[in-house]
Amino acid sequence: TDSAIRELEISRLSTQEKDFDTRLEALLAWEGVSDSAVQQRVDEIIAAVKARGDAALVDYSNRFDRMSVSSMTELTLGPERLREAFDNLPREQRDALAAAAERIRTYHQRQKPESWHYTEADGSVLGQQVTPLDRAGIYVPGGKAAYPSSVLMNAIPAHVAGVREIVMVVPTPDGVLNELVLAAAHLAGVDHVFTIGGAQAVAALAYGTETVPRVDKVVGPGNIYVATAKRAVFGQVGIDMIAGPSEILVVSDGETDPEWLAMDLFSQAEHDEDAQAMLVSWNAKHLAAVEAAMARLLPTMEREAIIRTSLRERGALILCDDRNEAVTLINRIAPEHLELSLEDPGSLLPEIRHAGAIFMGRYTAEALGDYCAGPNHVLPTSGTARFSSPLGVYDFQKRSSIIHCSPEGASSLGETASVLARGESLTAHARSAEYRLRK
Ligand code: HSO
Ligand code: ZN
Repeated sequence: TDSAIRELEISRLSTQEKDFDTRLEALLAWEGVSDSAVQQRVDEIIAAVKARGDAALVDYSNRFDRMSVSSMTELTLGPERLREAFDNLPREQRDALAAAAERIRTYHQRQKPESWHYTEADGSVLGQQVTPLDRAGIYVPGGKAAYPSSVLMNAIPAHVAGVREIVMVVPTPDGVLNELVLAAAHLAGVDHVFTIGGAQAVAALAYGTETVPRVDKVVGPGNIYVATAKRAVFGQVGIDMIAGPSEILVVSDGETDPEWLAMDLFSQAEHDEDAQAMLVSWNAKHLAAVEAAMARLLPTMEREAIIRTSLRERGALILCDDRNEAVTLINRIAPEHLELSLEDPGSLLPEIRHAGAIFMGRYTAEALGDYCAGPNHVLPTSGTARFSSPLGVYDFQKRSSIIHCSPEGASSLGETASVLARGESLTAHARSAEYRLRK
């Protein structure tokens, strides 16, 4: 009804308006983490964990997570405990989790890059050897942000990559464990779980303590303290991206059921107040129909308040001229999730240059990708799809260059190297190459 429609607060934009660019930029703007007070607290916590190891972790857990433990043993869960969590799940959840894990594994197995080499005419061999990291650390947030699906998405690529040891940290405020998270860890091949969180957990992973093994890379989402700590330990260890709020951009040709699209937009908006849900169409009547569906469905949503705030602050319904203009908008926004709710999404695909994940056609709800389609749901946010990619097997591997010279190869390369070395006045380089010239 009309009165319900008026209640929906969301930005309504048209590419025809004079101030379209300014309004769009304002909606897209997102400030990353940088808060000097937080920074200082995090630096102190990292210093304490470096200096006092386990004792600092025990203190912080008692203080911040209201635990009452006296040693890291009480904050450690072994593989048996993870298996038990899995075995004790209700049948339906166990099967769904296992089905999702299986599909995610199958997809990521395709990503495994091969080592390669080639042999030159003189017998020299050049190549690249791919090796997994020794240890990866996965941060899993506690409380309302703990997603078992994210445990699968972070740990399975590491496991497929061949990482030898996967360490997971998850805070348990008031000592409450999330059994689904533990069950997911079991399925994904996590080796150790420590029930610690915050900047102290990131520091423990980066520097190691008596109990927590030092890892080579820390991945996974977290609050501002976790993000700031990841920034701070970068260099000591590798990190994944620092994720911003979740986003979806839906492009519709006007033929998809408005209720389906309304719910697709809600599915991102319900993540948090800062999440961004946008719809683009060149069909004005359809935009109005989706808007009406949103207004009608909103009161039925369990997370109505979060969705309303997200739509009011960062949501948008955008009217554009045609398909071409939609493509321009997509590439400019570089969305984390792009839903192409079109009759023939394939025809648009070659023109899309920036998007974290592309959901093709009316049936491909983003939610399916969040849980079980197979591709990763850890994706570049806030326009970073311009230069980065979904989390994958390659994030848990590195490459070594291989050079194996034959005597002939060393001789011909030696001539070139010697000239360049003398040009740089590096005589030891030159002579090292010249020793190997064929007499
Ligand atoms: N859409 C989220 C992932 C997620 N959704 C987890 C549900 N659970 C970020 O891509
Ligand atoms: Zn989601």
